[in-house]
Amino acid sequence: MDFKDLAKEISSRSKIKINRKNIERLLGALRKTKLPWELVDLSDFPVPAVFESMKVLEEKEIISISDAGFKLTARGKEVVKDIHPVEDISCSDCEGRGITLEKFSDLEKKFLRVQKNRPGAIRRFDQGYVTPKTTLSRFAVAYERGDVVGKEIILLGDDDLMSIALGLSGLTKGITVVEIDKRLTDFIQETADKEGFKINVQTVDLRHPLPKEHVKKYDAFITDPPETIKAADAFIGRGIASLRAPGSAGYFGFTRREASLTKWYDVQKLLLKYRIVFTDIVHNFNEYVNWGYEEETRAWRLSPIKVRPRKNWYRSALYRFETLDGFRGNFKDYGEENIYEDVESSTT
Ligand code: SPD
Repeated sequence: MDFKDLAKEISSRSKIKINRKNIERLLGALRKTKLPWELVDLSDFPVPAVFESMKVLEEKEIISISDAGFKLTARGKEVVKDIHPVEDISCSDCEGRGITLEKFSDLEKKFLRVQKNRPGAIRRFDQGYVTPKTTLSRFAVAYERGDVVGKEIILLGDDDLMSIALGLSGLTKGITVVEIDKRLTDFIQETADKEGFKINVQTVDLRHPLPKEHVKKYDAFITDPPETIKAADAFIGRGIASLRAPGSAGYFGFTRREASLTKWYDVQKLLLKYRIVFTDIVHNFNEYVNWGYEEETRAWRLSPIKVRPRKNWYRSALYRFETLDGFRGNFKDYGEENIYEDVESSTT
């Protein structure tokens, strides 16, 4: 079967550019799972295109779809017979992140205790936070790269509670959080007061330029933007504006669940124009806890089978970069514009 034609048809129906490699991966994933959210996780391309693919494959009698899930037909088995099933062979200790938490067992205990009372994710701000192990692993990577000890760090949006992990470590020079959700700024401030670390917390809408007092002040920033080009430009661009000098570092997450590689290319290209250089991209580093409002999302409406995810399925890559001489940030004002949704996004 010609996967190129199949990819063309799915691209035209979903308006998301996919290619024969995506189809090959999807068919390999179908040999491993019959459940929609696991299939998206293993296939590694945007939800709307994966679910459109299932409709096309059903029409071509390659799969059948029932409440129990997707099943390869006799024709389907013939089509996939030479395709390798997708295999997860990442390290079982670090879950493929390439970093150990051994040095931070006290911090881990404290963080696990403190985060238990965190505010739940809400749809209004497109929230969906990462697992505590992910937050701690991000901390460990930043520590290892020299971006924590004695450094001034800013968090642009912090439903992942990175500021609390940093504060509990006692290793930074200063921590600032700019975040739109008052439930979170209150929780972070109260935790800092209770646990005895200093923090500067401010309610800020990142659609607007960063308040002046944060411009060119920090050694590192961490953010996890919604997956549109505009939101990436706003959140990461404000982050770059906050950095003090060449050699400062930025961290962000970007997924394949809501962004095709064409969007990845566009985002990388626009960030390179700010004169930064990528130092790390770690595949599937960030694992998100299912956010609880799945049934209200476009992803749910598009899914051919209405079942809730049985395990976490949304993951993103961890990006790190450093600033070069002449770097600059983003001071564009997006007003009240909805910068959070596009044709590839689906979980808001
Ligand atoms: N809308 C719920 C899922 C939100 C996950 N956001 C991940 C952002 C990664 N850049």
